[in-house]
Amino acid sequence: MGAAHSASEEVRELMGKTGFSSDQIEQLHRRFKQLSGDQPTIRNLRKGPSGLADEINFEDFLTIMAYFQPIDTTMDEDQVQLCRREKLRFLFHMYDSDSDGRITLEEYRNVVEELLSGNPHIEKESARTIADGAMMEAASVCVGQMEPDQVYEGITFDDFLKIWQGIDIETKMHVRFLNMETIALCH
Ligand SMILES: [Ca+2]
Repeated sequence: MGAAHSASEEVRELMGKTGFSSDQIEQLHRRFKQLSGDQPTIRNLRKGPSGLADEINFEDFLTIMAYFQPIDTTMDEDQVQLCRREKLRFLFHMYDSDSDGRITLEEYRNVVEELLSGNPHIEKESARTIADGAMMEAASVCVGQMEPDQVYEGITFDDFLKIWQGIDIETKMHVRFLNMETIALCH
């Protein structure tokens, strides 16, 4: 955030945009600083020529977090499903860095490696193992028994919906952004 004298105005504006309280914004800002290494942006969250930002500032970060707040309990079942689908689409695009509609193993590895890169206790090799394991699981959920010479080309959005069926996205996304060191336990 900017200079101290404009901070409260800035915070008020962010509260209006995201629906977070000032306490929550303060807490998220601490987390953001931790993730970014005290820089104004978190870099290389997404890669590739897709036109998506390859760095996010604090406001982008809040917007993403706001997107993954728990679902409003007053919504009916159809609205909940729609909302869930939108969230998953958002998540899918984060992984599908070249926007060709398929998350390849390489793209999946990149995301996992980047998410884990802030954690000095996790080797690059483990990130790769986590990504490869998750990809194999995806293939078995979506294709079933594969022939020995069959190649799973990547996760489509329909596959992605199948994989996330029954998983509480809100909880998982909070884990991902706020407490990344536990990500290894989630895959
Ligand atoms: Ca892709």
